[in-house]
Amino acid sequence: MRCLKITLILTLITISCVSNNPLEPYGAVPSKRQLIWHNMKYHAFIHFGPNTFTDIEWGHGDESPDVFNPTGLDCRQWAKAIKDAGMEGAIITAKHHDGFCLWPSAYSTHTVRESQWRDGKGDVLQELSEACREFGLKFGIYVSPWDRNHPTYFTDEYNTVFKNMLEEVLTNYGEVYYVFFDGAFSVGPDGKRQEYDWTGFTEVVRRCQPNAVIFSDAGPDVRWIGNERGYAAETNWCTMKKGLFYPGIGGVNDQLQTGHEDGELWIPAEVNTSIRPGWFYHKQEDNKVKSLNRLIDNWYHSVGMNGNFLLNLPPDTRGLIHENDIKRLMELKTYLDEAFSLNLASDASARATQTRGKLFSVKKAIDDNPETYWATDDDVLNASIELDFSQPKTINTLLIQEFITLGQRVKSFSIEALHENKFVQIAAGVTIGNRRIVKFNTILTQKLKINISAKANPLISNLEVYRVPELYKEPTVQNEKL
Ligand code: FUL
Repeated sequence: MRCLKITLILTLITISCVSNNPLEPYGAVPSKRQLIWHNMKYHAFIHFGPNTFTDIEWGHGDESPDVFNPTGLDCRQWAKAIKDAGMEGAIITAKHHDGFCLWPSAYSTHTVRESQWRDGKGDVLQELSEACREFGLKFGIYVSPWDRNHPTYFTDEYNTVFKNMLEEVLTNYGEVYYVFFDGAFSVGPDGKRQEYDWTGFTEVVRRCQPNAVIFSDAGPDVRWIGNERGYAAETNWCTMKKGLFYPGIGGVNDQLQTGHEDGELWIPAEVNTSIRPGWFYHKQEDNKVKSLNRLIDNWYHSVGMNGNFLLNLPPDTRGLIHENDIKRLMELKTYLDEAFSLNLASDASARATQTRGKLFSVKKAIDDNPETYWATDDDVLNASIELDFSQPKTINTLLIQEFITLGQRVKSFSIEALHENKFVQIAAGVTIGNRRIVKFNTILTQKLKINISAKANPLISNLEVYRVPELYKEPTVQNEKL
């Protein structure tokens, strides 16, 4: 009875401490649909359409629909490869700039229905969405607002056509997790650009697929990283300032790379690139599939730099993902499985220079539960965590995550390792955000110290430490301008 009373009193004290010390969000925070996207890492882009057969990247929209004729289309082969590679979803070019619809749209005459493929009775979206469901993948749609075929393009009527098309692809194929609006455009003969009804486009997506994130150069849910080579920058804020960027702005911009530190909008970055030089399949690129090192580098510079990795796998003229691409994908999977198999932080002991109380103890950063986190008091913006492995371990990689549900707070960090009884700095960085993977030279050490400086009290939900295979060397291409 006495024990019960004491427990009750202690519980009440804990509850009152917690409620007296609630954590407030800081700045812009992610929506539920954005959090679902943040919880992914890696997904597939599928560029497929007339360009696959005409061997060009941007079709003019005047190609005969009959050019689209895959001899052995098998979306299950795509889905299996994507699943085996460890990806979580697939986003297909339902309509690229040539206007050709991979589904029999009622609002176009440039579709699979007009092609000779399956006597005009085929529907690629149907087949891929079914294959995705079968293999446990999410299904997403790329739709190009720019349309080089549709007779109404450059008129206001086109906005209605596009919204109707959107409604078709978003209601006929089950759940859609992602809508990718491409920013490329052309100007009309009079020098004018099509005025897109972005508000209307967004309204259709929200109404038909409330959980889907919308990507464009500048959101509203996910932004472009500003290059197509698959590299996020060292500084990568999930926030963007209002009014500076808008969907369809087009072009490369360094601010898309970094985001804005004090942005009022939460618009995190997607890092996209193709496994080959082109977005569409070209036979002459069969031997130009990116090297394993390059893909590993892209992975660290996307998943490891507060973004997600959207890797394009263009099906060939058979309608299959080419064996060379699959081989490389699986090499990457093998590398990642090996690299991240043994987390040395899970057996380490941890302490912090300051803690907000038991509920936010530093153990929450290594408990393998993304919903719990270490936090400091509101006024403590600089703090350190020390991990003690109890004996020297050989390591070269740290994975660190903020509890972004309450905002992105960390503005710089450094990592030190114990060397001959002294802590020596081995790496430093700027932003963390949802996920930051920091590689450093392989060292043998018993203790790691992570020093954090934040804009509001830091909330760290996860820390992992690895020794990844030395096989990976940063390719020289990384030094090109992003
Ligand atoms: C660009 C397009 O022009 C390319 O063809 C490709 O679709 C890429 C993902 O986006 O803007």
